[in-house]
Amino acid sequence: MESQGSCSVFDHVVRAPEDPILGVTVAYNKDQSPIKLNLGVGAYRTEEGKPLVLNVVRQAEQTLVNDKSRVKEYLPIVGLAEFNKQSAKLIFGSDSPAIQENRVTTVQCLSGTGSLRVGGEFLAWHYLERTIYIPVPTWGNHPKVFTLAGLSVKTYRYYDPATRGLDFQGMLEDLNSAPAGAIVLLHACAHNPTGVDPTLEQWEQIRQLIRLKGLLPFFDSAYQGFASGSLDSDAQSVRIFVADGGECLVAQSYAKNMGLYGERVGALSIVCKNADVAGRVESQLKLVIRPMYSNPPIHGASIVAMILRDRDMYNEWTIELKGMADRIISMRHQLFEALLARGTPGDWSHIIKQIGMFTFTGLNSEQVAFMTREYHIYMTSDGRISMAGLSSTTVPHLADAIHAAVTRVA
Ligand code: PGU
Repeated sequence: MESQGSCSVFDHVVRAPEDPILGVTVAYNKDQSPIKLNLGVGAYRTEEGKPLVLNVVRQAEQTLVNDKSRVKEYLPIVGLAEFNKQSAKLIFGSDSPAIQENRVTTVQCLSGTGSLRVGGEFLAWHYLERTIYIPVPTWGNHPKVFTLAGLSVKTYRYYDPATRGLDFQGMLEDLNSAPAGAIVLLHACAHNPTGVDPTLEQWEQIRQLIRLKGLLPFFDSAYQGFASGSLDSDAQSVRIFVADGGECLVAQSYAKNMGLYGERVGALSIVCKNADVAGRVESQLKLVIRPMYSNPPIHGASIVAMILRDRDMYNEWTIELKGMADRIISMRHQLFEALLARGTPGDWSHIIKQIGMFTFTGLNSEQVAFMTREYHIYMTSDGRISMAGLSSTTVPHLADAIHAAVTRVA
């Protein structure tokens, strides 16, 4: 039988481009240089440049392994009940009236992405205004997730390159002219890729406008605890919307704040007007999930549930989380100082003003390509740097590269 060279039924398939974010890691892995540096993907690294498994996660895993009563049965379609309960408390607050009134439904999903996708599909099936407004710029996967979920994607102004800050007026104008009922995707904190968040006063104005216009907020919370180091502070945006009694959706990810990237642990919560609606919504979420992946994986959710339920483990987690957030902030200061010391042209104060894992440098795609070619520094072509991938030893190399790019490439 001839197999080589014969026609494939897939001969018409064209090669797809690499993913704009995950493809950066693919390119990095191919680079043989000893000085190569991956600042593309938003994944935390230690001062030694190594991935980090939190101590509290190791401890939880050990306890799970030692507990012979634990089995590998299927979870329910909506996932682990304790995980869902604890996840809702984490984002809405332990004393949240919405939880007490049983008008929140929370379902375990495949990390943040899966939660967004399940929420998007639910809305495409059951919500009348099938348009979602996403900020410009936003995480590159957002438009794809929501389009494939069956929603039509539109944008609102968010970032002003001139000030390297929030285009607050533009945002309000665009939300104001959105059709009544439209869905609005909001980054709960540590906006990706810009690192620019509204102030609490601005959030309050956004809330008033969204409620006045009858828009439906859908929060993406992928970085709770990574913005300020405090889980409660980083949930404020979500909590002011829930406190007004209105409805909203929230996608949570434990990839970053518990370092559980590859375990794919997340949750979708839908806050409804009353318990009856919440129950019916949950019954329909099951119909979205069942044909998609049937039910979610057990291991990561068991780790999270244990850490969130146990007071000592929870406290240890908050300390380790704060440690990660503080290291990132210290990288911001070190990079800023290093550019000052080199006299790099331009104002770099946004490096210390921006929030969360990323700095949106303002470097253009030619400058990024130059830094990759000449300095083996890998980052997304929009000029985003993952500060979590930096360390004290690599800051000088990055500062040299930025200095060269700014002075030599227009
Ligand atoms: N939402 C936002 C705003 C994100 O930045 C990310 C991850 C996610 C959701 C999805 O995270 P999950 O892993 O599904 O929980 N963004 C990172 C990680 C790489 C990627 O693109 O998935 C990033 O570097 O932008």
